Amino acid sequence: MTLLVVVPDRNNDKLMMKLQQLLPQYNVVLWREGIDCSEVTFVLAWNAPSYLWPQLPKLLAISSYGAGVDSLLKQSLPDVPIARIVDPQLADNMSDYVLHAIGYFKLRFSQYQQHKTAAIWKPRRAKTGTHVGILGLGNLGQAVAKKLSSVGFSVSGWSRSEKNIEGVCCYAGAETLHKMVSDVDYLVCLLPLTPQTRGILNQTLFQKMPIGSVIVNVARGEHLNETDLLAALDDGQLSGAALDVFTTEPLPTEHLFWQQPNILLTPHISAVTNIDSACGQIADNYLRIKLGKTLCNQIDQSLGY
Ligand code: NDP
Ligand code: OXD
Repeated sequence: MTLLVVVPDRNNDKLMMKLQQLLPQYNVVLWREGIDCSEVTFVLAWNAPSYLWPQLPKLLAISSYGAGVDSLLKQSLPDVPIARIVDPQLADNMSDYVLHAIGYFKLRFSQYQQHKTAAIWKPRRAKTGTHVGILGLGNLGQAVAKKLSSVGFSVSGWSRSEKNIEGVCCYAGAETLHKMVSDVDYLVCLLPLTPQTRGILNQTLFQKMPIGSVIVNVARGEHLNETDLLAALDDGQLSGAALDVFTTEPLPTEHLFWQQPNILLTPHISAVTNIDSACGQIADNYLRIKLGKTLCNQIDQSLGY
């Protein structure tokens, strides 16, 4: 019953130590090229190589080492259940990020950053708009909605199924999307990446939003049509964008986004998996599978999230 950790290209010392502490009598192994995988029953994966999956004859379950599962589901996986990380700490971090990203544009810090390079002293009042739309009302979207609403923003949200969330004006289903975005000042994307949501932040959507609104993409780079964003910033349809995720990561040095003054750009850090809280969930799921129970936070593979 081996738990195989496949989180390449980073230092996994703390992760391995923590998992081994939580599962002292079990075999927790760090993946490397050429390792024997014949006894592996559970894989913890983030950016695992696709050639790994056919080498696991005894695999019973997979856990993503993040909240998203899109990169896993792109691969040809064995037919086993998949879990993901659902963590209040992650949701807190995401809420803080979104609040500050909105504040950056609301308080015009974006303009003052540009003024600073030319020593321009030009005080202006903060923007007055306080309506935030959130695409995706799941674990993270709901936490962000609550945080924003608690500090006085007026919040609308959009999901696949109907929701009733106190203080949030809820919309559901594809046919309500354009109505939901029609009077937002800020639009936050917290959707999972699926065939239905890929490219959802595009010119058609931007044109339905008020002139001068701002987008915040903290979900996946492929939600955004990058060319459409540059055009919308250029012609003033949008006045800014906060982007934490990109189609290609790391963002290539020659990418036009680096030079855009009205793009706030961060390197996929809005909600980084917390080793301590994540390991508890992973160890728990490993034991659940060992006992023949269902996984906690199991995704619905037919929906893609
Ligand atoms: P959840 O699965 O909890 O929530 C997803 C939400 O999106 C649900 O409300 C769901 O609707 C809605 N949704 C899915 N498909 C559609 C659709 N076609 N139309 C309308 N609504 C839809 O995910 P999380 O909140 O935990 O995470 C969201 C995403 O955030 C992750 O998938 C990941 O990509 C990204 N992320 C980014 C991080 C970062 O550091 N930048 C960190 C962590 C996550 P319903 O409720 O009806 O099912
Ligand atoms: C995640 C992420 O999905 O970090 O957890 O993007």
